[in-house]
Amino acid sequence: MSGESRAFVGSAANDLVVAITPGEIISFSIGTFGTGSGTLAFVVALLLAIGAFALAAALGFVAAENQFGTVAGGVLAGMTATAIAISLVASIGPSLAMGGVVGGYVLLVQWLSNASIDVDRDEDRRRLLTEVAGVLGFTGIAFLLGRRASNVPNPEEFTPLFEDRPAADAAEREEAIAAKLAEAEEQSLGVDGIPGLVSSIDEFYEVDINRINPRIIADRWTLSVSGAVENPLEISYGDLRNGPVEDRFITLRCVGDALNGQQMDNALWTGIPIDVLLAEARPRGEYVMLRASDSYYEGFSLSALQNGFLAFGMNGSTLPRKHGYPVRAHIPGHWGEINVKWLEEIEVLDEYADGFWEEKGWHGTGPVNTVAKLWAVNYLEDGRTEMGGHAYAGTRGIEAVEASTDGGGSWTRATLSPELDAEDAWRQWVYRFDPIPEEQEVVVRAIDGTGTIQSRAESDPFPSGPSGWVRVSVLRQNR
Ligand SMILES: Nc1nc2c(c(=O)[nH]1)N[C@H]1C(S)=C(S)[C@@H](COP(=O)(O)O)O[C@H]1N2
Ligand SMILES: [Mo]
Repeated sequence: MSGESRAFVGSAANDLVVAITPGEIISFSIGTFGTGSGTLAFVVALLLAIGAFALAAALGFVAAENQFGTVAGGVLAGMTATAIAISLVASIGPSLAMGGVVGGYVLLVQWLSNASIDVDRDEDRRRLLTEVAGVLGFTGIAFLLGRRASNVPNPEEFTPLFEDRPAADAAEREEAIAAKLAEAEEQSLGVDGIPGLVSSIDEFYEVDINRINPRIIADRWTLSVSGAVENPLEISYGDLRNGPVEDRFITLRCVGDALNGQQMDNALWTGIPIDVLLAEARPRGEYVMLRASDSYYEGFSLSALQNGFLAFGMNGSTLPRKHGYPVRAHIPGHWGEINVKWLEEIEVLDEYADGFWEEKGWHGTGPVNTVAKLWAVNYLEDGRTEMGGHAYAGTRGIEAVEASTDGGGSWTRATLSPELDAEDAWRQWVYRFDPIPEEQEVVVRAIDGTGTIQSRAESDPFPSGPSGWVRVSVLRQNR
């Protein structure tokens, strides 16, 4: 059950307009046009919202006018329009909804005041053009503003993570998290231009199929474990938080990340292991489909899910809306896409089924490729050059990072940050070297915990994630 919020709307008004709920319109347009055309889907959603508003207001207006006269008609039309406007705001955000409302209103007035337009008359044509331009201009601005305004954080994000626990227990848990974060901070190499070992909530990358993230009321949310299980479950947010809570460092990387891209981050997540739920549900199938409130779904093997984690906290805060509030999945060592956010169903399947991205040709459900990123080149006071970055190989771990300053002819081991107390986390590396000729190609590669060198063969992110060694051309510093 999604428990999606339609804040501000009384339930009667909500029921009235449920047939035109823009959340559904948005899912529909994404389903129809896909996410490659997210902007198109969004514009279509807005246009449908305008149409719904104008139609409903017009119906209210006409019905009321026939019964009660113009003033009462106007009031009723206004009330209908307001109820719809409020519902729009609750589900698609204030600015965008306003665009829909004003656009709809202009269309409505146009229709009421001038049911027939003579396009041969200059005056009529000019007025029509002005109005259409006005509607388009306003919806355009609302579109731009709405994109930002509608992904506002949930108020819950600012409440302490363990607010519902007894004070002593909450304090102990908060201290444990603070200690882990402080230790990671201390272990960070502190190289200029590379992020720390823990990404802040703001800088943690974000990949969504939807332009407007679900806004979920945790108290109305449940997670079901369904399908091929002996004992189907329905778990509440409270149940989940009362489970065997742990804090884990987990790194995520998107399969669509560029070889040396930035869609790779690490955080300290608070949640419960999934195996306790599975033990209770007693699965009979070998595959699963995780389903989310934004109509996202990803299918993979039950064995990968067994090691999974359900997070409701991030870096000591309540899980932010943009990272899946109230609950998201983490599947150790696998590409980011199966780390489903806004999770609401774990369906056990007898046979493998494609997820959202696999239906579009991606192969992003498996373990990550090994990578060493080269994120900074610095010129030191002592004349040496310093370079550094992060390396990640999922649950295989990083054993070493090697750097070459002669284009791959000879290799030297870089200095690594200490391993975090984690099964699925990145490490930082730094390498400093003496002055080089005018221009030099430097290359880096990681060696994973099984002793395997990062694959040299270059490939694009599509369909199975990027591979190859990061190469950067470095100029000698002029001093
Ligand atoms: N419900 C839902 N879960 C999702 C996605 C999504 O669009 N919807 N995107 C996935 C992808 S492709 C990645 S890489 C990760 C990114 O997680 P983040 O946005 O918290 O960094 O979330 C995954 N989980
Ligand atoms: Mo992704």
